[in-house]
Amino acid sequence: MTDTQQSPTAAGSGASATESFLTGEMYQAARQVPPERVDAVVRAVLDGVHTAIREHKVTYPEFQAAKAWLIQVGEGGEWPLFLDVFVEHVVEEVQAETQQGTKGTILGPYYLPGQKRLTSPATLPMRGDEKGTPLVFAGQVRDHDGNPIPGAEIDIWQADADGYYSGFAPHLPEGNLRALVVADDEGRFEIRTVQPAPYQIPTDGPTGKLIEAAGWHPWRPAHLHLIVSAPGHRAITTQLYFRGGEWLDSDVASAVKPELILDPEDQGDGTRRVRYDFELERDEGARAA
Ligand code: MBD
Ligand code: FE
Repeated sequence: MTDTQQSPTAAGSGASATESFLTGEMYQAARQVPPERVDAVVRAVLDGVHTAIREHKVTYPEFQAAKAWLIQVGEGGEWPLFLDVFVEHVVEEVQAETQQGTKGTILGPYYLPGQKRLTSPATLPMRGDEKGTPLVFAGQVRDHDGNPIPGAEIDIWQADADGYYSGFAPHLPEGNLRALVVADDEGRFEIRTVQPAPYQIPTDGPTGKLIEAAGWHPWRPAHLHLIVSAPGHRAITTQLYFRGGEWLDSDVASAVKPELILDPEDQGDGTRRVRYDFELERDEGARAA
């Protein structure tokens, strides 16, 4: 965290994340959930809550504390943050049961569609004095048979070297370290950026307060977010991490997979370079999005 810039508040980034979720296509495109699914799933969730209360002999003061906390999560706009940190990984795990190719992982609360479209080789939009170790991230998008996929798109977003995301931290320029990079005719891409820092859940909001009250830690390991897509193929939402980075073994969002850890090499000039290839599955109408 820098001391010369204003730090984003939990309420500020929470409000932005809530607004972005409610207006985003992921939610708008969600179909009506049939009553039998609502019945089965909500009943199971409530059963789980009832069981926890019985097993732990939850008291009235504890129940009222939980109620106050739930109200605060909504007021602070932290439902996207809380749910993506503590719940989304299991939804992704279930989806992954029917997904081949490159491993996916959670989307998280900080995706913003409609970023600047750049052609590979590309440099992510960044400030003139953007801090952090320069990183070149290159690779190829191929199908299951190893055929290059021309014109694949890499939607990429990341935190900066202080762990903040543009669009959610008011001191950062809009679109900073975000872009949609179009790969070449052979599905190859090369993206210049800087290494992100680990992400810390804001300690001044309800999610941070819960983490503190439970004695957990609020950290995610440093990561790049990606949605890799191509016509006729199933898009993959994933994240890439860095070998040797802190919090890889204890990600608060439980979203690290061993296949998703990069090992960039020093180029001798202060730049690090890494290659990572993506394998997309043919779209068999498996996903409506
Ligand atoms: C993040 O940067 C993130 O990727 C997730 C999943 C949750 C909180 C912050
Ligand atoms: Fe993230």
